[in-house]
Amino acid sequence: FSWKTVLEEKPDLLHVLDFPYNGETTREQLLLGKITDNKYHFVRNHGGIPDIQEDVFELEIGGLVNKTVKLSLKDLKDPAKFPQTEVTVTLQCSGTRRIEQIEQYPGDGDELINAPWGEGAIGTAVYRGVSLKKVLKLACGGVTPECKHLEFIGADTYFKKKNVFNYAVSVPFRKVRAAEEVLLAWEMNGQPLPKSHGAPLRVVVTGYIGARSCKWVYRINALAEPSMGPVQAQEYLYYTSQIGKQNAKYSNGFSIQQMPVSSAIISPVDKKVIVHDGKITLKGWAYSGGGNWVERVEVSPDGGSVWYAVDQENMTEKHYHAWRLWAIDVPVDAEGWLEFCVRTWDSSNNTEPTFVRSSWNWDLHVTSSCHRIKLYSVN
Ligand code: MTE
Ligand code: MO
Repeated sequence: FSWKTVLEEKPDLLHVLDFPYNGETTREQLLLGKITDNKYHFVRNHGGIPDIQEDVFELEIGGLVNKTVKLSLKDLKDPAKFPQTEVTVTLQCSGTRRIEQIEQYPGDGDELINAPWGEGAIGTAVYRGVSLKKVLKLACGGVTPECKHLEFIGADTYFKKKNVFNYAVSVPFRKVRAAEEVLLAWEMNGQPLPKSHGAPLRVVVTGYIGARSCKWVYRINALAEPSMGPVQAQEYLYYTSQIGKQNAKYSNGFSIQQMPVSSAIISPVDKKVIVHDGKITLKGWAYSGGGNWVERVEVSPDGGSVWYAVDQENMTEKHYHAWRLWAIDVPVDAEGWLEFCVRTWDSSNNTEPTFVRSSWNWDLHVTSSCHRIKLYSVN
């Protein structure tokens, strides 16, 4: 494997970590459109990028299935065997906006694996592939009644505490049973899946944190319990607010699966002087997981007392599994420093916690509180 691959595929990302390679989308790139160009889509890796030869590649599906199978890419891509679909999906790393937790409450988290992401560990693409639900049914004759979780194993390996592991995660089987759109995908925005995004085959789990969308997937296990792999059992856990470094135990955290509603102001940048004549334009993204779409985005110029709603015409279309980009002109009379914040509501009427402290958790995931920036207004 080689991390140079990513630098070639992604020369313009903000390089957060070199090895394992992690890069986030810049502000300018985030606002380019509803669909993120492949070369700008963020990349999150735990280890190296495996080089997989497509013609010998096989996906094995086993465990609590009625029939264990091995499928080549040719089998999977044969429309006579499996119907193909396309789904527009926002993938968001649960570490998005972690930098706010690090800055406001420094010193915690697993520094070795927790990249200091800003607002760009999120992106939206149209994935093409086959429904995992259909593959399980048509190829394996379904799962057995004991199957409660599906484990995905990636061909990449990574080190943790001096051991080498394959990337392995799981999702509850009911997610896949309920959602035809959980995909085994080989195409991203009409192009072959790039290496850094999991070529030749990845899982795309709609509405769940990015971590469950296993790249370079070569084995799926139907299990009675969640995966015991460290990524599933020890990472991506949400600890209650009473848990810190001294008393953190994996059993004190719960597995982060669906992404809550969250948003970010992408333009202007924090701590900027804005010369204007009565209004300041703000732009950003808003997303909610779990199949909830973004219903309403509100922006406040005074830290959260007065709120202005973004017009629906100034947002990209509603989507079950994708973000909405938004823009608003906020009326501003005052001169001097102002604190702007954004608050989003989803289709289940969920909204965001007010301050970072409410979402602070020891491993620094899911920074879903209202995003705040300070601007110096010159009217
Ligand atoms: N799959 C494998 N095999 N290895 C990984 O390191 N990282 C996960 C997920 N799938 C990862 C993986 C994480 S944490 C995220 S956020 C998403 O991939 C990011 O997907 P992307 O790199 O295509 O943007
Ligand atoms: Mo992630």
